[in-house]
Amino acid sequence: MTVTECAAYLRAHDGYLLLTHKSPDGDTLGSAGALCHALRRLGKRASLCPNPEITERYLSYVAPYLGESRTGETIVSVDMAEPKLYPKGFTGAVALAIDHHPSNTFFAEQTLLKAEKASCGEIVLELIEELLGAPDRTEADLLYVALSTDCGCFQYGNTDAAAHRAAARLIECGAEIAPLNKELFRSFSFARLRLEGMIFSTLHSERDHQLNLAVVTREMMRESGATEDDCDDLANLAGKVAGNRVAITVREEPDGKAHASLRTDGSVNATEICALFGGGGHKMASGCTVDTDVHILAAQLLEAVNAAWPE
Ligand SMILES: [Mn+2]
Repeated sequence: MTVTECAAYLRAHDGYLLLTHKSPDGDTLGSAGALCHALRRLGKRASLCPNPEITERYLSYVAPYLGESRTGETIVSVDMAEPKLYPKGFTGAVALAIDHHPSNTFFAEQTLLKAEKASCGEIVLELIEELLGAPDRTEADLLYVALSTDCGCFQYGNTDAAAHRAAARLIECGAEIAPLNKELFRSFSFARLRLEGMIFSTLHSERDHQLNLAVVTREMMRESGATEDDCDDLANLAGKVAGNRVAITVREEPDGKAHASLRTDGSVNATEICALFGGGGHKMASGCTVDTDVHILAAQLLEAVNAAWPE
């Protein structure tokens, strides 16, 4: 459906239960929060379905909208590509999906899909403009959380002119971007910073810093006091080395298995390397889990990547 059709649908229904996806990120939470706030401004009953995986980082943004019920008259998913991503504990049928993933499986009765958008937040912005003229300050903040997190604070490859235009619109509508940027992109828990310190101090580098390896052990987790909440994006740390082309991160899982993530610039095929260890993924980002010691897997991956290195 189009944005106009979707807005008409939202006006015509009531009793909304909004679904955020499994391992919820800023886009699904910010988009659902803003949509919930806007629906309430329209006089509708709306709340977010409980999602037990919401982390400390995002909880305060969505707390005013979180309900206790996992059912509703009209169930709307936000930023969700397929039913596998339903939040834990939810079973049911989705009436309307609002999404930007090209991989959306059209699992809902109705779908508003704009696959060209960098974030789902931009679609919700258009919906709110259609429904209410403009987002209010609260919605503008929430939509900025959605947009800015999904494009890595306007640094990822999905950042386009439309993303910047949406951000400009949100600033005009009162989004307070300086404190939001600090909170979302420049603040880290003490435990996270200690953990990063340990990871960086044991970083291994080869091939004139083109190949970098980080190892994360359970002992580092214990010593730093880091929890799962502190482990976002650990796989990107090794790639921060100037000149990096291939970054390997091997992490000791709570059960003692070793999980590896491979990030490459495409010169080495990450899928092919990880397939050697029973894993998979994309050409530039893949992973595998092996029941072995982290240092052994790290050495094996270094050997495999070196063997596949383009001369
Ligand atoms: Mn998204």
